[in-house]
Amino acid sequence: MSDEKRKHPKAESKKKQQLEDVTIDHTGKKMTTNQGIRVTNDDDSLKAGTRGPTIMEDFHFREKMTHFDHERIPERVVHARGTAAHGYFQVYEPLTELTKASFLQDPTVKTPVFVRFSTVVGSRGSADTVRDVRGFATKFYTEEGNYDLVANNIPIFFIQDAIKFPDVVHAIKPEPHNEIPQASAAHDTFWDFVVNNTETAHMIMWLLSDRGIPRSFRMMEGFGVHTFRFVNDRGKATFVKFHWKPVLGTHALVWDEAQKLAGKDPDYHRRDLWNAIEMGDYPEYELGIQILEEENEFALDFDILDPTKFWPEEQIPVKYVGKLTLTENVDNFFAETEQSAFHVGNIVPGIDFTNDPLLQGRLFSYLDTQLIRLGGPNFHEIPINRPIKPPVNNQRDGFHRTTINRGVTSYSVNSLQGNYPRPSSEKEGGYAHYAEKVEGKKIRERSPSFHDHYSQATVFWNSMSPIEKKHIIKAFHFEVGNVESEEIRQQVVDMFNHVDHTLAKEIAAGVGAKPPSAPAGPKITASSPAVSLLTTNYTVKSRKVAILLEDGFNFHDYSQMVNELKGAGIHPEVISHHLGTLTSKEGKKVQVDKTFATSESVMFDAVFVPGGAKSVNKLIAKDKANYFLKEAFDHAKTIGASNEGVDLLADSGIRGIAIAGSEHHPTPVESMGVITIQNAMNLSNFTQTFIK
Ligand code: HDD
Repeated sequence: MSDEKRKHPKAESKKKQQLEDVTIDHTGKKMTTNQGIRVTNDDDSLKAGTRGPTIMEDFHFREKMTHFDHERIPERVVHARGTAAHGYFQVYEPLTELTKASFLQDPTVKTPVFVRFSTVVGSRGSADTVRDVRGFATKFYTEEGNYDLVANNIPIFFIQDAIKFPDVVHAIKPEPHNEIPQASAAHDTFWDFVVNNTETAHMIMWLLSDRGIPRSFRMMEGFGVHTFRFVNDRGKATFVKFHWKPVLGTHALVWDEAQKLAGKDPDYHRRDLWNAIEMGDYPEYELGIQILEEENEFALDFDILDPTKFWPEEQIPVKYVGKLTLTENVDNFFAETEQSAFHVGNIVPGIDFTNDPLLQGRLFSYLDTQLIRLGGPNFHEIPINRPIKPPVNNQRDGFHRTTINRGVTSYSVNSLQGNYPRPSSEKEGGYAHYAEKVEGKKIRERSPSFHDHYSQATVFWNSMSPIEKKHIIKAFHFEVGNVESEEIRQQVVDMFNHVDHTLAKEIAAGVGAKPPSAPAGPKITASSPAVSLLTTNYTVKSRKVAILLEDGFNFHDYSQMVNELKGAGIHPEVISHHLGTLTSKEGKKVQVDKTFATSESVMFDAVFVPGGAKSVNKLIAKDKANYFLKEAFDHAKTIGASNEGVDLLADSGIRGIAIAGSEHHPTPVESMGVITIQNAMNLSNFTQTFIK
């Protein structure tokens, strides 16, 4: 995107304007040192003779080298690998009855947001498509200050009390002696933790489901996990759970794709988000809330303070209250994405916490971690973290202070400056904590209402379709199959026998453990269909289709398909053996987007092979296209072929293809996701079936 174009949207919101004010552009400018001295030569250090030693006096060399030596900051202790974008949030209707939060009142107001998506376990340079929980952190720059909704793509968590967070993270991170494996839970220490901490059972079910390998950050849900409170201007509080629902629906990769992508394109999710925004396919998510009146705090069959439990949507429906739209990529990854600092404790009037012991501990951890990661107490002054209203208080000094506070007082109460800055009353917008009555003995003990670790894990299992169940079993075989300790593998089987007997037997069969002889837990038949991905919205908008071409292709087939795809908001890309242009049998030219060397079927959602005998024969002659198609078929992708293109499918040994209309009968035929047509001039029925 040109710099001119970039500048324009930045000025659209107060936050963008604030960032624009500190954004610099070197185009057309002369180089200087950091002290502003013009530089004469940036290629040679100052030496005593052309072949002599470098001289200490070379301030330009020393400054350049020192800056470089200090260019890294610690990566996030968890969620190190991430990517982010700017956008805005708009509420559909005033939520005045529920909350006084100003950004949830006026549907005409676009609140600027910055959203960072992440994996949890891997280092900064790890692959995007590993099996993991995904972070979905949103900073709303509201008129009342920053509100951060620091969410994940799974509605529950591994543990119930924050004091165990260092334990679960130590267990899942690479093992301490050899730092293996990277970005993976498939190793002994993690599963040792699981079997010794059975509160993890429910989260493991979600992590090993298709949710653990999303197709795109644009196609995954987000969940605030904890029960929060909304508080209205009369002081009435209501319990809420927060959801982000992607407008494109929730979709996953298959495991083989995820693993291959991790090697073929480790930046797959990052690139997908970046490209979608550059192409104007702005990712959208609806904000959903589940509401529970205070008097119903104990009405559910689990404790709403337990973060290992979700509120079934069938029991408490999700109300859609607004939309988040991501419209702009960052100008600079380090300055914006890497330096962004989220904190569950960044909250605005109208939203409040509950006593969930995981949430309570998070309230400490996020501020604390930024102090070390961003090097001191002034990280709120880093442009991406600044609220749109300047902070006003007596906090002063510290590393890298950029604000110049005028005046002699930095304390209150003072009389030298009329006791400014002064606090505000609640009426004036001051944050007042919800006056919940709390009373109790100091005690280090888990509430008995948190003791059930299995029921909802079973509900989740019961809610899965047969194919989702199969994926979970295979995920257990991979994850637990990588555990060296036989004893731990057996303990996993025994633990998950409490979730489901069949599941435990299936796990045992793949990991060399003894199957349990009888079910361990009570029989639970309840389910929550909403947690299955098969109940999600489906749209093909913004998906990617590979078109396999060589010289001599049928331009008619090609152009009909491309036009229809583009009309449906789908992005076709031409793949061939070399870059440059291809010529159709009619003499028309088409640009190649990628080659078989730079792309793989795992990077696409579907494949189309147009007719044209010469083109198809060339594709057949070189093996790459066969492999491309076979792999797409194995990953259950839609494959289409028209006219001679069908010969390539037959040559690729794709099982079960129905060869359509071999006797001049141009009707599309679909079998196992493979759509073919032959002897056809007009492909409109075919293209529509393919898109559907
Ligand atoms: Fe956390 C980062 C989400 C539990 C401590 N967390 C972090 C990020 C997300 C979450 C999305 C990345 C933010 C970014 O993009 O910069 N974390 C969650 C959710 C949790 C959760 C949804 C459970 C409901 N986290 C959790 C606990 C603790 C932490 C229980 C500690 C008591 N989380 C952190 C942290 C991180 C973090 C150490 C690392 C980097 C950072 O904060 O800025 O403070």
